Amino acid sequence: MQEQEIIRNPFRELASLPSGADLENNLFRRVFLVNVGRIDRADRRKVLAKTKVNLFAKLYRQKMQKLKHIYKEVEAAHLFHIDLCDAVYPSGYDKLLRELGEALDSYKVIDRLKFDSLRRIQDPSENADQLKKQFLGRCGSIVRRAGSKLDRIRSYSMQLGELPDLNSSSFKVVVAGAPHVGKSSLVSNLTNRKLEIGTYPFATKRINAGDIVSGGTRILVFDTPGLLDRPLERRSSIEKKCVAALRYLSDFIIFLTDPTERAGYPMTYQWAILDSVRTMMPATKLITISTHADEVPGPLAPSNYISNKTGYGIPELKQKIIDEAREWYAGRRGPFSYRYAHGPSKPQSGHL
Ligand SMILES: Nc1nc2c(ncn2[C@@H]2O[C@H](COP(=O)(O)OP(=O)(O)OP(=O)(O)O)[C@@H](O)[C@H]2O)c(=O)[nH]1
Ligand SMILES: [Mg+2]
Repeated sequence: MQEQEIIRNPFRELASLPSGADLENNLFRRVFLVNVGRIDRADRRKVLAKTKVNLFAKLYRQKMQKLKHIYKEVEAAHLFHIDLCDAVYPSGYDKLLRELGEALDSYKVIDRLKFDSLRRIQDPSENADQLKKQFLGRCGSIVRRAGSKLDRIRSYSMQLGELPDLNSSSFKVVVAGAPHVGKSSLVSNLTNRKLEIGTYPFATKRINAGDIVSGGTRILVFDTPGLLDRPLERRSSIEKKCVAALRYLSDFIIFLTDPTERAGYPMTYQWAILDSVRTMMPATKLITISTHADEVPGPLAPSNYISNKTGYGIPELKQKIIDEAREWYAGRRGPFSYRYAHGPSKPQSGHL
């Protein structure tokens, strides 16, 4: 079996960010409960105020610093995951990274406030209670601002967390085509993965993967959302996930068409989508296959037609994929081949 090089989805841990409410409740409760021992009454208020100011700043700093690794992972995201994040998070990856960074760095503002407050509490002419209240009040609004950023990020953490890892050392097949042509049905028929088969176009909203394992050869087969014929800037976030899969996951593309045109996409329209895929990925091997062979009259070549319903042409297509995979693996000089050293398939510019 080939060695696996996995680039993990960097958004997986976003779900473990604290909510704004958690942040506020925990910290303020702990600071509220803290007390100081028996000490000279004149000094007590100052000591207590300093203890609370110090404790709040320390707890908040610790909390945020513990989450720094999440930022670092997101910051180091691969272009594939950045493209997918752009399709999922409002205003895109850059905004997500900025908001996460601002939220996690908010402890620095509190640290600066702390130094200022401690200096003033120390002054005999200042009212320690008043200063402590002012400090906690200002911290409250800083924490609330950070919390609302974290809440926004958390509300997308499920969608971001389910994005696929990027496996740069396995042969990867992307199944693409117009909506409702039979992509999910085909990936289910080819692999061990049973996917949701839609009763309406755009049933598939994310990239799903199944695998074929044959005599030590591992092949990842990706099901993608349907594509329409329009330029990238007009594509929906769902379509953009297919574009990202084509750009970064495809060593081999199977473009499916449905000659029955039942989903409402005429063949000329489906060919136009195919042209845009070819323009985007001119260097990637691509085959076109028609689905619904069970509904098309006349003798059909199993190399061009399949039926997801009767299984016609599926064994031949599977064998074709395995042959392509063997050729691809044979062309690499072990796991540290040229392709491997330069990461996954390079995106090509084009219409999409
Ligand atoms: N008769 C027949 N029906 C098929 C065939 N392939 C798919 N279907 C049916 O076509 C419909 C769409 O199938 P899906 O596999 O969900 O199509 P899809 O391309 O994944 O659709 P989206 O995810 O919405 O883009 C379902 O009702 C399938 O049962 C086929 O070869 N023959
Ligand atoms: Mg589908």
